[in-house]
Amino acid sequence: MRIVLGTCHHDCPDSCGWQVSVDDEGVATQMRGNPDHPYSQGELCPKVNRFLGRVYSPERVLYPLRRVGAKGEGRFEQISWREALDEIAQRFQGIVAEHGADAIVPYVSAGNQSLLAIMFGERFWHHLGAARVTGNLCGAVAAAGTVTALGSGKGIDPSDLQHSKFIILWGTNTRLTNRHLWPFIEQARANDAQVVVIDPIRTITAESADWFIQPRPGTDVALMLAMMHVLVRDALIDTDYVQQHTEGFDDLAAHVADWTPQRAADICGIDAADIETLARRYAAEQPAAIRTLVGAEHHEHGGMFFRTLACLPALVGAWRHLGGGYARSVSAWTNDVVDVDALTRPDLLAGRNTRGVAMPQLGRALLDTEAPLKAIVMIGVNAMVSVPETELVRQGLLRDDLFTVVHDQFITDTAKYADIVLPATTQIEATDVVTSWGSLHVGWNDAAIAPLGEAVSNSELHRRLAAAMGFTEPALFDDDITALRAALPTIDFDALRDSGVADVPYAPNRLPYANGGFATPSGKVALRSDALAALGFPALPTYLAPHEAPSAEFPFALLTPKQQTRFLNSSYSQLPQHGPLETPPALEVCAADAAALGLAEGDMARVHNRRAELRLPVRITERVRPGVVSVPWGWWSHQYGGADGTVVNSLTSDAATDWGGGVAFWDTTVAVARA
Ligand SMILES: Nc1nc2c(c(=O)[nH]1)N[C@H]1C(S)=C(S)[C@@H](COP(=O)(O)OP(=O)(O)OC[C@H]3O[C@@H](n4cnc5c(=O)[nH]c(N)nc54)[C@H](O)[C@@H]3O)O[C@H]1N2
Ligand SMILES: Nc1nc2c(c(=O)[nH]1)N[C@H]1C(S)=C(S)[C@@H](COP(=O)(O)OP(=O)(O)OC[C@H]3O[C@@H](n4cnc5c(=O)[nH]c(N)nc54)[C@H](O)[C@@H]3O)O[C@H]1N2
Ligand code: SF4
Ligand SMILES: [Mo]
Repeated sequence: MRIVLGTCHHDCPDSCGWQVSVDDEGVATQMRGNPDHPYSQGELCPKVNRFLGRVYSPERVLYPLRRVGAKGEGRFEQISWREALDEIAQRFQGIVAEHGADAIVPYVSAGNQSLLAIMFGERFWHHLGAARVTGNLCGAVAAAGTVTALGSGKGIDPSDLQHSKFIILWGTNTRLTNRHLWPFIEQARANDAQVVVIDPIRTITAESADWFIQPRPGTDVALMLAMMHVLVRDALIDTDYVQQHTEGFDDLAAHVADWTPQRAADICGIDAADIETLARRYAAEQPAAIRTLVGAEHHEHGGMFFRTLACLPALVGAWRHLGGGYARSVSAWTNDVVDVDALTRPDLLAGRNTRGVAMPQLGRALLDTEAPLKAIVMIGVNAMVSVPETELVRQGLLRDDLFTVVHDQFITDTAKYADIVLPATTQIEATDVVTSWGSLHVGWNDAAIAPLGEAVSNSELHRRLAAAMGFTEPALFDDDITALRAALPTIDFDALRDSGVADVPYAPNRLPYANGGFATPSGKVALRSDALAALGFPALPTYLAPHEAPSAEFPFALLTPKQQTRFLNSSYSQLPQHGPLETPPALEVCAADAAALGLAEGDMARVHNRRAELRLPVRITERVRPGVVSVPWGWWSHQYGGADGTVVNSLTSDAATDWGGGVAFWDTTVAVARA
């Protein structure tokens, strides 16, 4: 019996440390949280507590497969790696000769967010000269908005919320999506801190808050501007801090003069008195922290949300105090210890300027007839569940002349459309390093067991592709340890391997901006951003309504968030210890709207817009307000009971965000009727 240390690979901020017990036959018999991990402290979660059920699932893909049925049917025959690689190389070489290498696109998401899993493969794609994906389904907008105000993504260490007195969880569902932060928040509450949740849905986090504010979706910027109005009007500004460490304050003050609480209240659908109270308490109850993560970026004006939010702490001088400021992803700190170029080797592009494919608009890219993509390789992504306007994605994947390769652990809704499916290892079958976006740590992950069947890790996949293509560039064949050492030049690699975790350096005294020093060109918070104005955006924080807003034809705003404690994105609904133990998907609607629609609990509703329709049972709930309906995301097509390939994202908008290259999933409108 051996105990092997590892780190969770999921696209989750917590990056928990784990211990795998392996018996003498090399079988993993138990997996539990590593009690010595400084952040997760021995706890995993309801998803990963059952991870061995995933590893040893009879549904695992363990051998290369070739499609025998029609695309989407999901019928495959087993083939050898040799046959699979020969076929891929032959198809790629034909495409390169006829259409150029950038008719091939690698479509890689964070199904495994470990360093090698997500980045080593770029060496191969760079060398090939393939198309490159731009933008992202997740995080890019929140990062870009934050950078506009602060000059970098660096905020405070979220674990310092333990020292806060006033905590605003703004558009983040901490107890579900970031559960290991919750104990730090509870610690603050034990010292009389108050927790406010601002969310259009009464989430499980909202249920646990001291105060819950429920604006209409996409209206938060109006609320922020009205808070600024109250701060200026009532002289609650930290004038010293503002004078020294911000630029554009006078312009901002003039700009918010007509943003009265009543004006914002009408837009947000909340009480003006609540806005007054929120602003006053935010100024008075220091240290005050704003915690946000990703969710609120999924709006057309998502960049503006994060840019405006990141301006607030400077106005009240919250950055001065331990436990005060703005806490989002810690990736910008972690990036200081990762040499991304050493890992991805952009020099292998040799100066070529390859075609970009916008990640969120995959369907449109696949259906583009001007310069058609001829092959797509999907790695760590279940696009048929996760990408908006899914029917367009499906139409694209049905194209006869598109060669599709999927590398995954299961026959997902996406893999059903593949010409070749290749078997992927799980995290306990491969060695890697995981950087965290939720805590200031880097986690080691040792392969605990040998790969099952003929599964290979993402890095091994790309070494095999390189060999099959006849490439000889040595960097394409680096072994995992060599590549990891190069990627982490300042980390004591052997200590990391021994202890399973390394610290990421943080700010002196744990106060990143007590004395200013922002990463903008002026070193100050850009309350007014001339750089943004030069790109055609408003120089000052500005409330804008989305193009797709509730109308007479489609009167409801549809939210489709993560909701199940046993799911991580699209990854678990099909497994017996996960999907069947959750409440099946339903349409959540408030009692007043249900009555007006003549719908009772359990009735079947038809939810539709110009993109698609779903039929779902009605659940009457106080979680949503009038005019807003919600359907949980993460289930697969057959679980929504829709037509083949229809999921909740078949309804969602693929409109681009203002900046950051994200997508407005949550500016979707629908009509609801009795089915
Ligand atoms: N409506 C709606 N849509 C959304 C969202 C939402 O909230 N609502 N959230 C968005 C967000 S934030 C995100 S991040 C995306 C996530 O969407 P996806 O990236 O599709 O989600 P995951 O389920 O994390 O991972 C995808 C796949 O990676 C596979 N995988 C795991 N480990 C490995 C590995 O080591 N190698 C390989 N090759 N595959 C592996 C899993 O089996 C899984 O099928 O969805 C987005 N879509
Ligand atoms: N259990 C579990 N944990 C997860 C995941 C999972 O699938 N399951 N996924 C992981 C991933 S990939 C990510 S990106 C993170 C995301 O972590 P979070 O950002 O915390 O989560 P989301 O649910 O995407 O969005 C948070 C909240 O934003 C709200 N929201 C939507 N529109 C608005 C708005 O206009 N204003 C405001 N104020 N709020 C709004 C939604 O109602 C939702 O409750 O979670 C990670 N952790
Ligand atoms: S999914 Fe998140 S909470 Fe669960 S074990 Fe992995 S990192 Fe921890
Ligand atoms: Mo995400």
